[in-house]
Amino acid sequence: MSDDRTHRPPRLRWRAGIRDGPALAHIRHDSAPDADIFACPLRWLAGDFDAETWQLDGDLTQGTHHGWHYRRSGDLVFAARHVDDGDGPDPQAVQQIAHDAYRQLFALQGELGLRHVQRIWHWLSSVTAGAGDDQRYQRFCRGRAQALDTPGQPMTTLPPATLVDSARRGVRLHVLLGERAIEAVENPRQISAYDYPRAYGVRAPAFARAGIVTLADTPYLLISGTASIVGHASRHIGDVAAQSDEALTNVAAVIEAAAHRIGPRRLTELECIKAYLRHPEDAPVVHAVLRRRLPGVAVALLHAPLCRDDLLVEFEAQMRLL
Ligand code: 3EB
Repeated sequence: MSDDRTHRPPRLRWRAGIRDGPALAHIRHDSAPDADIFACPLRWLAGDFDAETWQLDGDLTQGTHHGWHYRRSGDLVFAARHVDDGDGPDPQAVQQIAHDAYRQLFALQGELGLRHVQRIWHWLSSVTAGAGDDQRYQRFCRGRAQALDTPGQPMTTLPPATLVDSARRGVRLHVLLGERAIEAVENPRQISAYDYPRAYGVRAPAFARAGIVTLADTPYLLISGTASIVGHASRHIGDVAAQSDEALTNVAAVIEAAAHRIGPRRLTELECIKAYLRHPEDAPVVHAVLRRRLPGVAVALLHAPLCRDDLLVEFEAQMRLL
């Protein structure tokens, strides 16, 4: 008799576009005011898909806890949260919102019995507004770091993450929660974000460059928002084509850094890649770079200013390993 496990198709599927029927998450790339909380609050510019579906066998449940809205199937949860801060002039408010969002995330995890954040996305409107230590992104990083200082909090391994601007006012977060521990992957070409020097903020950003995760039995390499940063410095200021190439070299370096666990893999094996662009008019240039270096990979280009003023483009990507 054959071993069932080796022949069963993966229970989880990522699909480009909105698929009919129940799903763990339908994620539209939609900045409209009436878009739901599971939407990615950015304007879609170009590419092969303008929405995503995480499909999963099994019964779905949904609920709300601690300000988080979630959908669950088995041991996998997709959760979303939005706080409208009025784009307020008080930078400490952003810090508090970030702190509370992470503390409430930990409470949600306790409630659901899911100890491991597999992936997190953050959208922060007016991300680089405010001067020096009061810049909104830097204040966000302080609040997040303070939440992570909480004794006993479950995030002992930092997850892969993205943080970009939001076309919707305030702070939105999406998370994938699971039962299985994640394995963080760092990029040897870049200083780990959690080790960035003081010049980038009072508290460093808390995320991993990538994670090897298991989403409902399906192994994935999830690659964080990746920009034209070498060491800790932004490169190719003002040159979006060169930034695109450098950022893709970083994506390739992260894949290479995971090779001891996932084997040798190519950029073209990515399931999809998303590009966040500061300037919508750069879309044709970035699209051309992606077509050249990642032929056949599904791409989406979205309008999103990034958390450093000198970054023009950032990529995030995922690779299904089964
Ligand atoms: C960088 O490499 C680019 O603060 O959660 C990318 C992904 C970035 C996540 C975060 C920030 C974050 O520093 C910025």
